[in-house]
Amino acid sequence: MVEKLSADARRRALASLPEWTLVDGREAIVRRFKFANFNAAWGFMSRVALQAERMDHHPEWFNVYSTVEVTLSTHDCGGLSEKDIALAAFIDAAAR
Ligand code: H2B
Repeated sequence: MVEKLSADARRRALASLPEWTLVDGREAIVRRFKFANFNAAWGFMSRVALQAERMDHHPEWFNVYSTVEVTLSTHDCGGLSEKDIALAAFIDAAAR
């Protein structure tokens, strides 16, 4: 079972992910990505999808042409866990 991060661990983790913001009214983080075109956005989504399967941890996301909005939260614990932090770090690298 995945555990929720403590308030302190969450604060420290989010400090390492400056591009992500907390979602209003929900324990989740969100980041919006803008790519050159749909091909680049879909390539990014493919890399993230493969990693999500490896981690058994999946994003909530919304794609319109070259933008992708990614929301991360751990449904199994109803909040943010280490898995969200690890996937967010992977996603940041996959977008570069
Ligand atoms: N992804 C996310 N974001 N949160 C979860 O709690 C979660 C998941 N749980 N992917 C996994 C799958 C779980 O439902 C399966 C059965 O392992």
